[in-house]
Amino acid sequence: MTKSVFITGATSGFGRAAARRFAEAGYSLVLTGRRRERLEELEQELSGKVAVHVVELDVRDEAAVKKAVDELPEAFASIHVLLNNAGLALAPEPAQDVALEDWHTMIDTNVKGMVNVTHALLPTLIDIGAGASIINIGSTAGKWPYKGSHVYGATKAFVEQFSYNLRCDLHGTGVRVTDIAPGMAETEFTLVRTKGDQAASDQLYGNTTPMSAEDIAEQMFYVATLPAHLNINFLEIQPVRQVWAGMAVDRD
Ligand code: NDP
Ligand code: 8X3
Repeated sequence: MTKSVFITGATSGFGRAAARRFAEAGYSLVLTGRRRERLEELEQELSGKVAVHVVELDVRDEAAVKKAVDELPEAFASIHVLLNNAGLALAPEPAQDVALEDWHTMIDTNVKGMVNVTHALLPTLIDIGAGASIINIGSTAGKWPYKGSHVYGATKAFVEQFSYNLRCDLHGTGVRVTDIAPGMAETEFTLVRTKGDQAASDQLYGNTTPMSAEDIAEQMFYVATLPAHLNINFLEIQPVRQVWAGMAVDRD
């Protein structure tokens, strides 16, 4: 049976680029996200090449996630790769100015959404065994603190530790687990984080060379298609023109 990849957040950015990359290699695609029209556009684009199954899905909805997995058509049941990519940052302002709801949304999506999908697909991935991969999208923000990262960075630290711990539990099953932690990449990420401020997004990515969604999709594909006896635990990747923030000093 053709290998399938299950992608969360396939309507934009890394997830959409990954759909195209895996389609190039002949994988069947299970594409999920909340924006149905985007899913349908991608289905139309790629279904001439490979089999495509789209599911309008909010990863925060535990019951809907379980239903989507339980109702996977037979032709898509052979999930070799789970790309836990859906996620977002909100509220770039300091913690003390943030609406609590925005923190909850990040935790519900980046943490609970990821575990919802992982939990639902674990039996399938374990059935596949050797060569199956879970790829969780973390972030440099999960390791390196900066102002305005507060709960976002903390959710990505969760992604890293969850990935390592999951790997321990899956030891012996053949299923691999990787945290890919990108730095700055130009997608709709900043537009979402700023609630639609295109100028802020243009400014962040302007006059420098950010990574592209395709750069990250290539890493996802690389990790998923390594020989079955290899596991990359953590893959941190940045544009050459980005480094860490310096120490900050409060002065009189
Ligand atoms: P985009 O905003 O371009 O894409 C985010 C994707 O996540 C969309 O497809 C969106 O789909 C989906 N998504 C968001 N919330 C939900 C939800 N509740 N249920 C289902 N899908 C959801 O950003 P990126 O491609 O950049 O982000 C992808 C991942 O990469 C995120 O986890 C992000 O944190 C991470 N990341 C991004 C970096 C960057 O610089 N761009 C760097 C490091 C990590 P829809 O709205 O249709 O539901
Ligand atoms: C996104 C990377 O540097 O914008 O996860 O926090 S950064």
